[in-house]
Amino acid sequence: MRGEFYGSDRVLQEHIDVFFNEGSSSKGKRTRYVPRAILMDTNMADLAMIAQDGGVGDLYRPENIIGNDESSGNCYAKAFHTEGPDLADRALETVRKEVEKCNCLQGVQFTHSTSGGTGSGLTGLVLKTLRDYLDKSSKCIMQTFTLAPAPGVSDVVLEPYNAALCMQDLLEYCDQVFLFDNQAMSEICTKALEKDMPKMTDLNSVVAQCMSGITACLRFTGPLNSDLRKLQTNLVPFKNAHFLINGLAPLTAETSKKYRMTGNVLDLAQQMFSKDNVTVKCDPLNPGDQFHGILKARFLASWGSWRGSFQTKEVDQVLYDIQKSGSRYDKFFPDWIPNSIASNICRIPAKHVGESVVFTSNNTAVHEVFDRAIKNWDQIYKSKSYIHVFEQDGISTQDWPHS
Ligand SMILES: Nc1nc2c(ncn2[C@@H]2O[C@H](COP(=O)(O)OP(=O)(O)O)[C@@H](O)[C@H]2O)c(=O)[nH]1
Ligand SMILES: [Mg+2]
Repeated sequence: MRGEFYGSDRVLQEHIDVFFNEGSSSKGKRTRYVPRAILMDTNMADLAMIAQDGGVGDLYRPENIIGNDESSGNCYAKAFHTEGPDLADRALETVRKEVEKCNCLQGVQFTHSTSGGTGSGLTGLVLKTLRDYLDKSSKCIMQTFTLAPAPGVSDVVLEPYNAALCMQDLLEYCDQVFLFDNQAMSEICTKALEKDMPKMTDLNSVVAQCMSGITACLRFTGPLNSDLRKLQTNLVPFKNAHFLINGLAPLTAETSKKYRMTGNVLDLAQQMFSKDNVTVKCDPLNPGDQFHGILKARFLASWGSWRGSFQTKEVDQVLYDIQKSGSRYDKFFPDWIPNSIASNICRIPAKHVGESVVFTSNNTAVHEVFDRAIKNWDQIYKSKSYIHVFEQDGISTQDWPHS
């Protein structure tokens, strides 16, 4: 965790500069690699906790840790309008420096939540700031890994407002939004991985597994390659329809590993389509119900990121069989986008998980996430409660109906 590379496999080190800058390498010591990452918060104490962490603290460049002590008070408006601008300027300057060190900028990735004030407001502002700066010079892809509100109880009262305002920013300034929620990820940890009380770190590992799958092809060479722009072309058939869901496979508890053949393409494919393996609460195989006005779910476009020694032919055949007429999945693929599943294969299996797949899809079932957000908004907005908190920080009453 000190940013040093251990190992003898050249392949692992070949593209290390995709996510790391090379640091100093004093005589007799290993080269240090510094993550090309910026950590931001309106609560410096939280950032200090990371910086002082015995494990990862030493990894990050201190200049790339940007924060103040004002706190967003759980309010989007405070983070976006009051505390954010100064931080966003500092972030822009840091991003500029990092971008200048890249020889082929593909994109910028964000990880954030939408429930609190900082994750929603500060992310919205930084997205907007970067969009203004980057648009002029490049085809940079803005990718976010977004924690959406989970169904059921929430630990933030203002969540309905924060989430709705942030979703507006994600719609306007982003190219790809990968959705997650803590309930879906907790269920993955308890049901599939048999962890009794999943901790935040367990949930974050699920997010990390998705991020790792999606970027594997940038980091390692493989027989079927991809990059963020290919992902963009394939996954977003309509402008603005860029809210994506992820299915992970395999999700197998230690106790049942021995009953499962590793690296079986069909078995992995069956799992990655299952709603139990999706990292946000929605049903990608919802058959619909005309009587209750529930729409049938459809895969508009999808992408499988395979990791392991899979044969291209075998993967293609399984995906073809899934979409062909007569298959039980056929009805979830619209006829007007034929062959809508693209794939990439990376030879290096995922660390800890092994031969695996991350299945990203642009599925219409994602509307369930927005329906929940709208319902929660309507409920709290009806009484106009807490609106003054947002008005204090520059969101006027006229903006509300629009949001
Ligand atoms: N999965 C996951 N969720 C988190 C983590 N930290 C916070 N959350 C959730 O994110 C939401 C907002 O968190 P909070 O820190 O209050 O918001 P902030 O104002 O954006 O800093 C809450 O619903 C938390 O449960 C984390 O490390 N992992
Ligand atoms: Mg926080």
